[in-house]
Amino acid sequence: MPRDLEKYLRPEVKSTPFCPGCGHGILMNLILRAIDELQWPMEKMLFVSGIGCAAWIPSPHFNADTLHTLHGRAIPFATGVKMFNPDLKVIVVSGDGDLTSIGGNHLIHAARRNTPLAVICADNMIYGMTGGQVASTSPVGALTATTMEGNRYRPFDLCRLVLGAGASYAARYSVTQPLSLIEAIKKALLVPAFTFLDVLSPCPTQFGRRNRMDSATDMLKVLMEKCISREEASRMGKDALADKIVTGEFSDDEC
Ligand SMILES: Cc1ncc(C[n+]2csc(CCOP(=O)(O)OP(=O)(O)O)c2C)c(N)n1
Ligand SMILES: [Mg+2]
Repeated sequence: MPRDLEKYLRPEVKSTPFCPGCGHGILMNLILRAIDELQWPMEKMLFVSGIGCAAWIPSPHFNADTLHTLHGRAIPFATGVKMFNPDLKVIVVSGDGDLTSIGGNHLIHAARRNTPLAVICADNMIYGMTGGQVASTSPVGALTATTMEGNRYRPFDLCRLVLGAGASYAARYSVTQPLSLIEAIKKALLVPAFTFLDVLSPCPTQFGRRNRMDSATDMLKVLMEKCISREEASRMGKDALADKIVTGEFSDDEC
């Protein structure tokens, strides 16, 4: 953690639970960088998370009000708080499994209602904490603890999903695109509506080791190769795009 961001951390928490090479630590850093650039006081914000490695990003680390809730239920808790105290900026930070698999129904209905929440999904394409089971974000063919012959099903395109349901803003970036991601986090916080960020975050322990990416560096390299901008994507054919992840900001009229 950069020295100037340490003021946002609870002094009694001395380390993180993240494995070496986990992208969640980078995302934690970038969320705090965005808040620092906005110069927002922590007292004006509440961070809500569910259960999973990603849910540990705000809690117990952020020196702010945090709600560490139930698996899949971060959005209902966040909605309740926002209704009770509309002046509070309510930010949900949780995992792909938590927000989009078990919690998928809450996600689409909060988007449909355009509930003013900023939702940041730390997407490692797997259930990391519980041993690497397949998630609704796992790519076709992915080897996981529950798809030992390869995942058969298409993953959700999370940005299209929430925009189709009614979200005002959705963006996708990888932790390997830190500057764009900081800008997207700031935008997601500033828009007073339902906003969503799909943040690709490597999980070397559960995803990488099963899918021929033996080191944390390998996973980062693969993400850097796979993630392309919308502009680059617009110049590519369907076959070339099949193995790529399109990153950028998306809005409902383009969905
Ligand atoms: C009702 C319920 N079902 C299942 C679990 C077990 N569980 C805890 S975390 C988790 C998966 C979390 O995955 P994700 O949100 O993607 O976070 P990651 O660990 O990958 O960062 C599961 C299945 C639980 N705690 N509660
Ligand atoms: Mg996950």
